Amino acid sequence: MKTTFNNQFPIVLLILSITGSNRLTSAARWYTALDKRQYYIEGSTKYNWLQAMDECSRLGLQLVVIDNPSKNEALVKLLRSIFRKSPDLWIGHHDEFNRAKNKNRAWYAASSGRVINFGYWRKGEERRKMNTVHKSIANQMAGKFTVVIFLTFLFGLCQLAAAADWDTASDGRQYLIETSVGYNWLQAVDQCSRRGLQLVVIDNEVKNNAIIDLIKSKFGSAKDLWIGHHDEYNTKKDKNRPWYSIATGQEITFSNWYISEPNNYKSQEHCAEMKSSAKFQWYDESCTDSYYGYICEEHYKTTQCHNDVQAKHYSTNEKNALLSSDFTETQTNIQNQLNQTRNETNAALLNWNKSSEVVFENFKKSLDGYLKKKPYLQAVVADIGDDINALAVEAKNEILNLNQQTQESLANVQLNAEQSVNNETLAFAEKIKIHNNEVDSLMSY
Ligand SMILES: [Ca+2]
Repeated sequence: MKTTFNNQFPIVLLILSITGSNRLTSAARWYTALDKRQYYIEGSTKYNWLQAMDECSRLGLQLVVIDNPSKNEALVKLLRSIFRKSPDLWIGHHDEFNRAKNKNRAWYAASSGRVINFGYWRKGEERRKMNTVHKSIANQMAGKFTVVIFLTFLFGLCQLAAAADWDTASDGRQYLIETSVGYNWLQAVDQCSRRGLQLVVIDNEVKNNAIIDLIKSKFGSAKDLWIGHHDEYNTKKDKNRPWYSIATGQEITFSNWYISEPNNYKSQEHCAEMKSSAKFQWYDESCTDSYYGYICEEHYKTTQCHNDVQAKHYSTNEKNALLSSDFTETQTNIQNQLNQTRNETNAALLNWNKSSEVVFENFKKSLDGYLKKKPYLQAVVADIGDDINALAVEAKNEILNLNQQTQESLANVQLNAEQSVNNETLAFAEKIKIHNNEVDSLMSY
């Protein structure tokens, strides 16, 4: 499958909560910036960063990534035109929970896991002039802020990671498993995103068992592994608190927690891992301070894409099979009709032959009878009788000859017609076959 990711999607801005003065009256609204990109703005609720991420994902959008000056400038101008006083805004950048205070530390796009080279930091602090708060991100992320979310459409994503080191599990799905314990949760998310994949989301028992079997068969007792579940920085120690998919933002209803988990120790455990020593049951852990391996899987949109393509492939094949069988049936019908016509024509000509002979014989008998009854014609008969007979025989032969010619001519016409129909149908059958092969090669990957 070719990579068909299109990075020309319109960008969207969502204002989720705006305190103080603003001119927005409705909850959601679309805006177009000077660079023609579109943003979706909504004002209602305060979100922390992960909640904002999830809200975008649920809408099929993403937190905006500002990776060049012109995009930044257009956004700043747009916001100034909308708000009298700019609210605090989340954007889709993070530093992978980097603890260093190095102002030059790398920042990453939440959508792709790739380093963002553009920056627009306020002097003295790692804050954007756009009031984006991600100083000391590990703490700030958990806080509730007045948030503006910039979103980018993700529609149309259909790509397969190139040459990923896949392992196939018993559920037929493929997984990429990294067992070296060098990654906090956001780093694990980025590692998958950079490959066009997602941190695995385990939402049913079959999948859970298939993954555990795969890990056991490949690594024996592997290291602990991050999975793509988080609780949106929920500080409650409620074991039944909801958990969400990093890929879709949707709540995950299946779980396989270890008996004492998810305990949210010190209210600091917001990310889920498969614990090797607990038979791969899940623990909630600190997203920032714990370092594990991870499991990636195909991005859910890629899976959707593949399923769509596969379904279309099957239905196209079904239609083609129907067409082929209809065509074969039609061809048989045509052949039968041609045969029938030929048989009927032959029979008709044969009958005509016979009746011609009968008519002639009758005529001859009648003539003979008539002549015998008229003795005074005997001399005439003796004189021209042979000539009449010869003429009659000639006429008869002429009729039979014409009959024969007609039969041959009709037979030729029919033969030509049959050959022509056969050639056309064979050519058509060949075309169907070629189209089927083309469809197969287009749809296979
Ligand atoms: Ca825990």
